[in-house]
Amino acid sequence: MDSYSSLEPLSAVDPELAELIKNEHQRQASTIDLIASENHVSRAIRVAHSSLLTDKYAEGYPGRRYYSGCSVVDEVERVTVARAKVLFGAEHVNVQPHSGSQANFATYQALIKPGATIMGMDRSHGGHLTHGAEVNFSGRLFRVVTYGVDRETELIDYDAVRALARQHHPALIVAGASSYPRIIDFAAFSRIAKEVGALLMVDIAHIAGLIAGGTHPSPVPYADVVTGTTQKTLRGPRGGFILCTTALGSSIDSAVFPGSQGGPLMHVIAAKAVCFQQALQPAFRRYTEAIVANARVMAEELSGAGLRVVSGGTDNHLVLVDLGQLHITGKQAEIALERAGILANRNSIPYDTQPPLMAGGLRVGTPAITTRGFTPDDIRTLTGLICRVLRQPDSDQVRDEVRSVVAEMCVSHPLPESY
Ligand code: DSN
Repeated sequence: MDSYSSLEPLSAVDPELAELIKNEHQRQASTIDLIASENHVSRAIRVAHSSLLTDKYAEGYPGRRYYSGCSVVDEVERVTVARAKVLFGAEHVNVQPHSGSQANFATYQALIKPGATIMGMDRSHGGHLTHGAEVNFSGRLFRVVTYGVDRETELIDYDAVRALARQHHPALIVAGASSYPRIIDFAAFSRIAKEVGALLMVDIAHIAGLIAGGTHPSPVPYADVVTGTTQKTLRGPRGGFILCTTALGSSIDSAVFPGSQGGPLMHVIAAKAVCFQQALQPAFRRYTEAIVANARVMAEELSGAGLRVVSGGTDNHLVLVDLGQLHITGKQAEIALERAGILANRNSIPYDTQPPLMAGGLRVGTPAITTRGFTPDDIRTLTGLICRVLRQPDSDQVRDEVRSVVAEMCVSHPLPESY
């Protein structure tokens, strides 16, 4: 708890909140996080994130603000943008979106009009809420056509995507997913978009870190706009960003501010700068290689134990498990694993027969445990524990035995406090 000495002033002013933050630290330290969209940030990122940059209003962009006193935050934002440009090889970058959803909202606003047709991946096949779900602004503002994966291979069928695009002539095609375990062929999406005269947006929220580290191909040469988040595989603060061509730069910037946001969160932008700086180091490439290697081992071990892994494996940071043959739902699996100290989330699988709240699958990801230094051998042990719980979700004995191995693993793989 040493590094939490920064809580001292807080504990004097607000002991209740200080206690809650300590409790969360304890919770994270004593459980294994397999939620594919989560990670643990470095201490350097936490320092930037908790800095007094939070005090500053800076509506506008560097050199063009609506407030005085912005000389320092102008530099902060310029540095952040410059690092992201190098990291992703992008012509233009906006680092102000508060989240991935905000980045997507601004991109739609910049590129298309309400009522236009968008084509995104079906949510139950791996797409995100903001790719056209009925309950989301994207499904309410636009006419939505969804594509999915092939029933047999569980891979994106690019011929089917092309046929759908030729039939519906979308103004915008959205590529990217939050639970698709395979490489996405951005060149194929680009060819389809060009063929039907659509713009191409790629949402790399989940795989931004893998792209930065060179372990997943980049969409930047192919897409009109790329949106992403910093908190997942990039191991940064919670927030969004947008990459685009110089030609689209001013439309994207206007759609973020004043189109859909007010003042940028300068402390978060500073933390994004630290995140990009860390991702530019050679060690980050090795980190992303380890994320993917760990996920592969997990998929192999799960399959070897007789579980069905969607699409037969993984190329990225996540594995999707079909729980059908175990006769449990994703919700039951999630609850049983949490009782044993392992956190994963229920997830629909392609052609799921369970409603989304129950879900027929479980999504497990390796970014956070790789940050904690888990090796392939640790993954083998961990996968054995997961299988035990999934096969006997109601057993208190299994829960207690697994919980105690999890506790040992957590002690030998502490949260990253010192780098
Ligand atoms: N909710 C995130 C995820 O878990 O994939 C995406 O926004």
